[in-house]
Amino acid sequence: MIKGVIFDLDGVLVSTDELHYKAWKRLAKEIGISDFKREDNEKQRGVSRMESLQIVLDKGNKSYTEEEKEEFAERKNNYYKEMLKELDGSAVLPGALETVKLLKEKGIMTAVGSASKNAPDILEKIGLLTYMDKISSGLDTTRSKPDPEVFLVAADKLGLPPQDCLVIEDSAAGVQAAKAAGMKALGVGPYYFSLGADYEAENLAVSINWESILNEV
Ligand code: G16
Ligand code: MG
Repeated sequence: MIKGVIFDLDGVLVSTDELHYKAWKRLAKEIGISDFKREDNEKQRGVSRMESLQIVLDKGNKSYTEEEKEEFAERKNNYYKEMLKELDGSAVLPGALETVKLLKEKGIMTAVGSASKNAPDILEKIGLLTYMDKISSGLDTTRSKPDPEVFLVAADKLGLPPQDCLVIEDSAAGVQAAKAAGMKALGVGPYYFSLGADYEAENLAVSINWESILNEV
């Protein structure tokens, strides 16, 4: 039986990829990389900050010291945080708030499992922080999805064994991470693109058979 649901943040509860894209694009321009595009940003989904930076730097042909890389990542994060100031409840993805409320009414524990170090701040801004029992973020982890670390930390914080947890994810790496953690996964996204999850839904606004998902052993 499922006793806890762990939500991925970006792409499941909120969409911040456009803001990440703008911030990386600005940094890329400043350091002389002019062809950083939306396709490159797609590869940054769910990927840690330093690995995302590497995707940007791979578009150029210069090598940098660790110190320079740290400065680039911090500069991008400052641009990103500046844009996060505008974020509010209108950024919550369709069906996300209703799903969290429904699960809480059913007595299910809720957590967030996100690579983002800004996760607590984002949840607060979009009004979802109070609905989450625990948060596992880039502040608690060192390894990126598909490594299961972020979800195992979430289950541990909830005090639940992995098999009692369901992960909701929008990325293939995230679904792999959930499976590697020994958890069930619900993949959200367009039907033409299967994530290989146990259950799939186009988004959280469609009708989902929660009774059967939560009670399956
Ligand atoms: C999110 C985004 C990634 C970003 C990562 C780290 O992952 O999808 O693009 O690189 O967080 O973000 P930050 O720089 O804020 O620490 P997730 O796991 O929420 O989908
Ligand atoms: Mg995601």
